[in-house]
Amino acid sequence: MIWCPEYECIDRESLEELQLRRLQMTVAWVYERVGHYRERMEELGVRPRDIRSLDDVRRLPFIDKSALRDTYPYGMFALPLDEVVRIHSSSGTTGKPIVVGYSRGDINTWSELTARVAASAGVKRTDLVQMAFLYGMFTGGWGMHYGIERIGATIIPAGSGQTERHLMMMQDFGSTVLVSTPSYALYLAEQGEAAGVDLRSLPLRLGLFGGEPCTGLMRREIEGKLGIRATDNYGLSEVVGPGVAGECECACGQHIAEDHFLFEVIDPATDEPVAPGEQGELVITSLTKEAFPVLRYRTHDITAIDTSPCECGRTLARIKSVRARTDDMLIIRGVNLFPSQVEDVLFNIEGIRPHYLIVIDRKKNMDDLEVRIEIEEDVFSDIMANMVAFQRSVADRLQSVLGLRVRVTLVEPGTIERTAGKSKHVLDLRG
Ligand code: DLL
Repeated sequence: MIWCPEYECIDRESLEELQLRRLQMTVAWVYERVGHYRERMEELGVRPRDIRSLDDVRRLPFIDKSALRDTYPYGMFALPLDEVVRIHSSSGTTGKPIVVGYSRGDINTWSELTARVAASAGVKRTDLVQMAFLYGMFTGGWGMHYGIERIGATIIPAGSGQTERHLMMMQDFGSTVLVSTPSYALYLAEQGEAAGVDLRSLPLRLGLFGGEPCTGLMRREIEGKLGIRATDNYGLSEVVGPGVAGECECACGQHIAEDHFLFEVIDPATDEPVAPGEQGELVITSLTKEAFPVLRYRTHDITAIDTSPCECGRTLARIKSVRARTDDMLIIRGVNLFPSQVEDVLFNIEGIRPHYLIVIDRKKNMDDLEVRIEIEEDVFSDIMANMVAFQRSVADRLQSVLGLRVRVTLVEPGTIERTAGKSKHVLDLRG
């Protein structure tokens, strides 16, 4: 179902006119109301009236997390607190979190956007949707909740954690849709298996996964073990939360809510736009937000935009699933390494499970790179005799792709820590 055909199937010319109008309004709005934007625009000698075409967005300043940290907690708000009806914050792992606010209008728009994401994934009025995102400061739970309610589906607001209860509800309530991080879906599948529940025979048919990268192997494993179709959706707290982009039933990228956000993809080294369709850092400008608009927010997420027509009928462009961030690049013995490169090698080897941990330490003044990998139970016992050979072959494959010597440790299924939220794949002990 296309939730909002008027905008999701809009022709490009009308879309660009709408985007320009909304961009001009947003720029004027923040120039008047947010000191940080006004100062940065004045430094660059740009005024709201200078924005005459969509390309003029490039005249505006970039912002990133540091601007939001420096103005903590409310310095980037464009409305006074008495017009803000909700606050969320991002899970800052270090230092203060990023605080974002929503007006009543923003909550309404956000619900429309997550309703689009849910509908394009295939959620229907008749569905029973089990929510396993955290309700709280994380935008995942509340964001998707309102969209699903708007569609008219029945929501079970179970929240994250309490895996046994989730499994019980899936069986007793007959949930048809699961909303969670892909890591948690995998964990539910594992726990279900351990408890002897035949998850494939349950009414569950669809999964809406987001909040972290979902690799091909994770998707295959979730689909196989839960007997469902898995879909990916993308968003970030600073921009709105979930609702920014979501996959349709054609599964060929995630449609962007281009009527509400302007997307640029830039080369993070030069800050210049990449060629159409090329990969780079995603930069987002909000076009309709009132309380917490963002101009050229550098997401650090790496993706590419696909403007080719989609069979679903939506005309909105799509992004490729986000697999890596510019800031998750590790430098080990002078070599650049993205965790997604490790995944790409591992997940093409038979018998390896979608759980791994990269551990970096400093030994005798040298960086030491260890990759801990879970392998399938049957493979584990089969290869006891050949353990060393298997280990070496994985290490060789990693070394040939990464250009780095790697210590591979094979661990039993279930050894690597599981989470109800987003999983961590890197433990950097170098301090
Ligand atoms: O994770 C918002 C969200 C919740 C999106 C639920 C979708 C579903 P943050 O906690 O601020 O917000 O984290 C945002 O998570 O910059 C990406 O690096 C990553 N991320 C989010 N969704 C995806 C995805 C929410 N589908 C950060 N694929 C973003 C890959 C994702 N990475």
